[in-house]
Amino acid sequence: MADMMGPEGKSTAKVDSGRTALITGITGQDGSYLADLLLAKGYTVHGLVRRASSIERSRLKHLYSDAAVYDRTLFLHYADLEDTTTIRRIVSRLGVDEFYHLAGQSHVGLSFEIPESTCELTAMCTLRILEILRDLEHPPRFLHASSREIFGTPADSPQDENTPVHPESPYGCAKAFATQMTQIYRETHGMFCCNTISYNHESPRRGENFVTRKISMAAARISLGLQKDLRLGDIHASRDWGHARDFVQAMWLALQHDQPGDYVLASGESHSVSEFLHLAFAHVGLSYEDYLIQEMRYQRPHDVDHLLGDSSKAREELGWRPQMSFEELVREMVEADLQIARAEKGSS
Ligand code: NDP
Ligand code: GDR
Repeated sequence: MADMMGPEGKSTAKVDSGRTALITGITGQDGSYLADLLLAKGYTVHGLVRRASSIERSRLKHLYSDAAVYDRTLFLHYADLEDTTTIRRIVSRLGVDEFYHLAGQSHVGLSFEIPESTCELTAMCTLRILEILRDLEHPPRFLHASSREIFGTPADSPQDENTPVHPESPYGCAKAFATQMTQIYRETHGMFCCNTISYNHESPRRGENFVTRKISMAAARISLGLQKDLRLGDIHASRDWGHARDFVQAMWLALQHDQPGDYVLASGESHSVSEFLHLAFAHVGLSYEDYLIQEMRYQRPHDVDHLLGDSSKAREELGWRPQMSFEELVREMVEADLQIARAEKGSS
């Protein structure tokens, strides 16, 4: 596959006269769905991508293999989050209307092992982006992808925008810093800055080391004889799980509102990891108990047990209506992984 940018990573195309957006983390789960959404709405979309040894950006493949889209309405630019000067240059040159900041180290469990880079990328790099935007004559509307991990283990359930911030992981702490900085730039510098405080959202594009995707892949692969067992940590914790496509819709709605604000995004239902396991394996006619091996290495030094969000504000102010149920989400993920597994089996 050819690289997506010209020499020195410079895109040669011109910016369209319609609305323009820049997405950090465009190669991630949410970034790719957000790119789909904005392109469908007629935006010109710019994405920041970091240099990696492989240029297989699988979540964007459908977009950059489309000649009507790639380098016409979708442009990719090289910049690691730590390349402050490069980001400043790109942002100043493009003059985008909306800036969606989604990039970061997004694995809570791993943040206990790599707290320094987690905080550098998630906390400090967000502050630096806010500083870049503050210097612009016309700063774009800014969205920070915050997380319910900023609440830690709250005393009250469900949680909303007024729940006290009390993170319990390096990831949660870094997100709390970035969330509060976003609020400070809104309140002190009068910038249009929003936080979406999201509960877990999943999809067939979910990273392979998050629990839902580990499960959907295992169910599919075990049912086709491609895998023998599934190794997980604690399966008793509950999460408020939604679909990523629904969540990026709310991110867009937040930037269309007449006032900037913070919004909890949640399905409003909590389900345990074991319920997800049960549904996923039942979908392929199996019982997860026959294949599950629990391993200490997937247990966290600290884990949050039961999560439930109250997204009334997003529903009332933004008119947000998530479309997909928990059962539909599990089914879609297992079906997508069955397709991948069948292709693998067919080619072996
Ligand atoms: P992913 O892990 O799928 O995507 C993370 C993105 O960040 C990828 O595009 C990744 O690039 C990019 N990135 C990571 N490090 C750097 C870096 N140093 N420089 C440039 N880019 C970098 O996460 P999601 O899409 O699931 O989540 C998006 C955001 O929302 C994250 O900030 C996450 O913490 C937050 N969030 C997610 C929730 C969820 O349930 N999904 C819930 C709450 C918050 P690459 O592809 O090269 O690795
Ligand atoms: P979470 O999601 O930590 O809530 O963060 P994850 O899927 O990693 O864990 C959910 C629950 O499953 C348990 N678990 C395992 N988790 C993983 N990853 N791997 C395992 O093998 C495993 N076994 C059991 C975990 O302990 C936990 O209880 C997600 C991320 O998207 C964050 O970026 C986001 O901010 C929060 O959701 C809201």
